Amino acid sequence: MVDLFIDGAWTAGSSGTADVVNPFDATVVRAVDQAGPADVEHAVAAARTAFDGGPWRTTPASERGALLRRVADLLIRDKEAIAHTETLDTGKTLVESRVDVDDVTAVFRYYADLAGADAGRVVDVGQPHVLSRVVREPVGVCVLITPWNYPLLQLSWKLAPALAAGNTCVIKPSEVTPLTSVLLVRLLEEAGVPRGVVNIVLGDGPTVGAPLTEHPDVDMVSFTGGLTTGQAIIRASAATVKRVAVELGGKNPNIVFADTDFDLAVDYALTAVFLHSGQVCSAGARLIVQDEMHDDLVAEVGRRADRIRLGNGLDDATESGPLVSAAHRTKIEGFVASALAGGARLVAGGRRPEDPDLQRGYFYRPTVLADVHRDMRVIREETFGPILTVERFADEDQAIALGNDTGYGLAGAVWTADMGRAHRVASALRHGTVWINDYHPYVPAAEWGGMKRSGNGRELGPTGLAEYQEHKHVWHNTAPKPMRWFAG
Ligand code: TXE
Repeated sequence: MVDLFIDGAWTAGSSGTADVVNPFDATVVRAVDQAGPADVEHAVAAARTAFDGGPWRTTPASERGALLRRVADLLIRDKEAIAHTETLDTGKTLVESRVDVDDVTAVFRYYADLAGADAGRVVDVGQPHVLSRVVREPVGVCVLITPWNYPLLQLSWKLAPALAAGNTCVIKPSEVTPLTSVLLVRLLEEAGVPRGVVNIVLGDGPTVGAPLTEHPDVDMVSFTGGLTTGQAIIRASAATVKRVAVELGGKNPNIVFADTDFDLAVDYALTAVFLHSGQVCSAGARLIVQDEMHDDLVAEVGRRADRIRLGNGLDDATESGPLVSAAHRTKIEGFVASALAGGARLVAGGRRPEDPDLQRGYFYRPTVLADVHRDMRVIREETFGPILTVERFADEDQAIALGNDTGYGLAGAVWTADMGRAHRVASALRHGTVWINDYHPYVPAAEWGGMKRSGNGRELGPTGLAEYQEHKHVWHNTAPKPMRWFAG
């Protein structure tokens, strides 16, 4: 089996293979082909030719939608196999992987429906002999670069709208978790995607990602990943003035007022941050609690965190899997060490598990830190791991100030029984998504994305389609008369 798909053919690539590792036990799942510079050139050329020569971009949008719907049907058919692979690759539980495949199916269906929904608009310019219309056209060749935490899901948020709009694509998944992206491309092939419209190249950032973002024949880059990589991509795109959409993670506040039901507050505080071991861009990593509830909530969240069952994602009893890699665990350990050195109080975790069955994998116990302050790295930077910090506030103004005291602006939540206050706080928070008395839900029809350093652009919803479209104004003067602007 070969893993690169370029110009409608599967190919081995020119840079050998790299092992994909199961984070549960550090065993090799399998070796995957790696792209070299020639493959990157080939993939961009294929996407360019397929875009410029058509027929994809001029195919009726309803037919593009039909292809997306066939992909959704194939996802349902292969759900178990894909979810199993996602768990082997990322370490997340099978339950989470199944939810991911369901969500991906819903995203393909959503954009299948939206593909032909906007037929442009006619603008009344006040001159009956002028027909003025605004049409939407695809941007061109889109490079889609995805991260390792939600490999399949993040790809669907980019690929489904890009294809619905009539673009051609070069996919560059994370080198850490590329397996399900390859499976998805196989489904696209089976669904009948035309040659060159979808291409996938595997490899690391410097070898494969960077040349794609600099390539003069690429019109757009959509990226989800870390802040520093996102900044590098924005810089790299400047020379050729590409359209760039980036989602760069978050440092998300979960604000709990004292009038919240205690058990709900505990339950959702845990889910907000420890889902997928905290490796979620919207993880509620900063629990911000009103004074009256603070001590009790810290104690109970700590007690419950200590009981979270770590294990193999394929095992039904497992509640939380490992971190994605040894390097990422080392980074998490550094965050905890520096917080403790700065005076934070360890309430739970702060160590690797002792269970002998978990020693080969990249496990780290869910960790709760209290008595933290704003200058600590663990408060300022995205940890992307199972670390919950707890801060306290006295009143609404202070809660808002703390919730906005971050360079990021992706997501946050407010918990209260007072709905007036809930909506005041939701309005005041500078985050792209705000949940009231909930955490984590999203739907394909509602936009997702960041303010401030969490990024620009939006995925999902109608805006998620517009990101992949140009708006062209066509002015038709049906009865031109001499203008005589220049007298001579
Ligand atoms: O991500 P990178 P990393 C955050 C999280 C994590 C940190 C680093 O805090 O700890 O980022 O993770 C490709 N040009 N998020 O280093 O490097 C790379 O190959 C083009 C938040 O794993 O950003 C991969 O496909 N591409 C996040 C993708 O970028 C380049 C999800 C993401 O990798 C490149 C993941 C380059 N110069 C991490 N360098 C979120 N927003 O949810 C790398 N890549």
